Amino acid sequence: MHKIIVLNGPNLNMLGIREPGVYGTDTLASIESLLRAKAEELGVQIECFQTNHEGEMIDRIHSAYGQADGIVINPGAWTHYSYALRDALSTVGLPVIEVHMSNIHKREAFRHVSVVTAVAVGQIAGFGSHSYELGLTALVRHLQKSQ
Ligand code: CA2
Repeated sequence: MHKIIVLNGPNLNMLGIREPGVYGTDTLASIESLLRAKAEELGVQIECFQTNHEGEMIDRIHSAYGQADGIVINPGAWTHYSYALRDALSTVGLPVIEVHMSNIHKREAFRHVSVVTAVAVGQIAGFGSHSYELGLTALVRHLQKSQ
């Protein structure tokens, strides 16, 4: 059974609590519970992790090496500038799907750039909390195709 790590970066613990106009009313806990149900339906195992600390995220990515088959990540604002995060993802060499709740390409100019996409299989943005389910489904399909 494939094992997938679902990672969330800074401030995403505040989902559903602040700024519902931009990010919706679903909390991170409710998104993770939907993802667990989706994972069961897809026949994969998932583990979810959120942190506001870049070094902790990098440590979690390193520990996925040899332990997991792929990563779904919403890197939050790190998306736009963290070469350290990008290097960590690239170093472990696992397939990565980058997800965003908002459509970063129609927001402020600084959000149009992702330093992560180049080391990802692909990016999903703009579907609210459904972006995560799309990301998980895309990763599972990718893993099944490359078996
Ligand atoms: O659209 C996304 O999923 C983002 O990754 C969310 C990040 C943002 O910096 C990216 O540009 C796009 C921000 C996450 C902040 O989450 C909050 C949630 C509730 C209230 C305030 C912030």
